[in-house]
Amino acid sequence: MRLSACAIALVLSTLASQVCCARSVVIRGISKEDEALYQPDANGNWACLGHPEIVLSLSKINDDFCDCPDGSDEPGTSACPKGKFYCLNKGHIPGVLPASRVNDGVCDYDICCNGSDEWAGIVKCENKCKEIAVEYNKKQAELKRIQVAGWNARSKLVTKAALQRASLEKDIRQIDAQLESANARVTKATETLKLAEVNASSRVSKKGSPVLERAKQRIKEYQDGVQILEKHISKLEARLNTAEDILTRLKDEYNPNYNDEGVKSAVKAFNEYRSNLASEEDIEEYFKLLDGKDDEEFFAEEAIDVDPDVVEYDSYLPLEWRIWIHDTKTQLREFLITHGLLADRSTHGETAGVSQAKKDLDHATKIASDLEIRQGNVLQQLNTNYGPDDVFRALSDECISSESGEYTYVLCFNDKTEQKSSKGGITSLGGFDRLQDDKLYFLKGTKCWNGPHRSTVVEMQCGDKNEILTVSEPAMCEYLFKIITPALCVSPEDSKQPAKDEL
Ligand code: MAN
Repeated sequence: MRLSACAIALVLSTLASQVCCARSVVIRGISKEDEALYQPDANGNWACLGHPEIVLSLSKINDDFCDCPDGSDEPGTSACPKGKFYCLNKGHIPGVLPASRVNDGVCDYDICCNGSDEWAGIVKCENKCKEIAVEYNKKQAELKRIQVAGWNARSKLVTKAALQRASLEKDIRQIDAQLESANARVTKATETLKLAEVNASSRVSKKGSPVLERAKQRIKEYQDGVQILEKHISKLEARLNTAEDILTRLKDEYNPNYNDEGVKSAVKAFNEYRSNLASEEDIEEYFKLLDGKDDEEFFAEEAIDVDPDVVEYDSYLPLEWRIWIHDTKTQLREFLITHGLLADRSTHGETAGVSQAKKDLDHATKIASDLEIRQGNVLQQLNTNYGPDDVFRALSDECISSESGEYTYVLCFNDKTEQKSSKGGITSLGGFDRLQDDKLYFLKGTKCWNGPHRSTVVEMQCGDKNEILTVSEPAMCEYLFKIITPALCVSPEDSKQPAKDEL
């Protein structure tokens, strides 16, 4: 350890001061307030500040040899690694320098504007506190101006953000109400469609199938023909009866004693005719059969075999049952269609009522789903973290840019970051992801060649306007924007006051 002439001088001066004025020790490198900590005890000893068990003679202070592990015995030299040198900096703000920089041949004006850190004379450090303080105070005044302007600008942003939030909340109330009635319309349209489908299937039942209708018509024609034949037969029967009466009289009243061959053969033929009458009874039986048959009854019975759909059993059931039956039939039909067991004829032969009900339902469903999408977007907007007082919400439509070499970098708050090449083309550096710890994060930009998707971190500090200060690319395709924005300003009352001009 070197012991400079000046250090020796310091020790001597310390000792001298002990001799002459035991109660007012002046020790290099400590503040006036800390002087009390360096008072000797009754025996002229002193204990390390952080280690009271280590008791030293006062002469060991600033003797350029480190005795205290916390460096408290060497505040004015560079002997202790942990030592701290206090600069009074009269006229400016006091500073505390790491002891290692004491007497290192460098004027540490950033901390010791009075040059007191270089007391050994290795280098001459003039006291520059006056001019440094002027400069510092100028900067502080500018900072203060920025703080005030930034805070005022921020207040405007907060007002704007509150209006935006209120407008979104109004939107969500309206959408909620609209969605409620839209959903009610969907429910109603669904019921209307079901009813229309149920009615349509009932109508099919009443009408029957086209084939059956044609069969009915044809049978009716046959029945009409049979009726005409029946009338004709009746007339012929009447004439036959008359002829039979005549012949019966002839048979009963002719005189067999007259040898009239014509009459004899007529009576013989009539007797033969009478003996053949049994076959006519069959025909009568047939007509009897037809007469007793009811057509509607006949077709109803037939219909059961033709198609269960045409049976009108459901028209006797309560509406809910009819709907249930319809739904069950629909589900079964869908199942059969899905499994290829039934041809899909759902769109064929649809009634106008069903088509209209379907259109109405589609329309109502579209309105409801559009509203749901809008509701989702507005809710997402409302629930996004835009920082204290919602302040960043007000910057949503704000973009700022900065040129750097070949590129112009663009930041659109809450939206995206971009890299525009002067040769043309825009590369996305990310979409807005979040605000976290006073930083904005933009992710999933254009994929980097053979690398990750581009992303951006935006570091912010208070400013009186929105401005990009620097853009860098610390790692390939990972961008760092440093910006100022009023959004990050705090109330001037809450922030530290600049140093007072003590000159
Ligand atoms: C472009 C720019 C650069 C990026 C490279 C990666 O040149 O987007 O910022 O580093 O692509 O290939």
